[in-house]
Amino acid sequence: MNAKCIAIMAIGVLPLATAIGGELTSKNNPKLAKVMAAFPKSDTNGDKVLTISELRTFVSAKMPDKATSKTNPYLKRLLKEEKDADKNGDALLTKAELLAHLR
Ligand SMILES: [Ca+2]
Ligand SMILES: [Ca+2]
Repeated sequence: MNAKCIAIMAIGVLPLATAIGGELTSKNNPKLAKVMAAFPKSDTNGDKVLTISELRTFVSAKMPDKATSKTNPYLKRLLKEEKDADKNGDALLTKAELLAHLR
């Protein structure tokens, strides 16, 4: 299952957005809007709208490869909100797992 989700904490709403057929952005997803408010630079093309692919690019570039929910507060919070993001079920969320979750 799963969806494309986002970020840092944005995940749960995605399957819904995907089902409706719209692209998930900060305009239609409150979690993405929150992420954009916290990380304005995640809007890489500066159009004031954060898309999933922008978030993915941002996470990929800015988050240390070794970041996990143990060391990164955002991953920690995300793991709590989106247990599905922990693909291998070891109760640790890694950057790789987040990126896979955002796909
Ligand atoms: Ca944008
Ligand atoms: Ca894991």
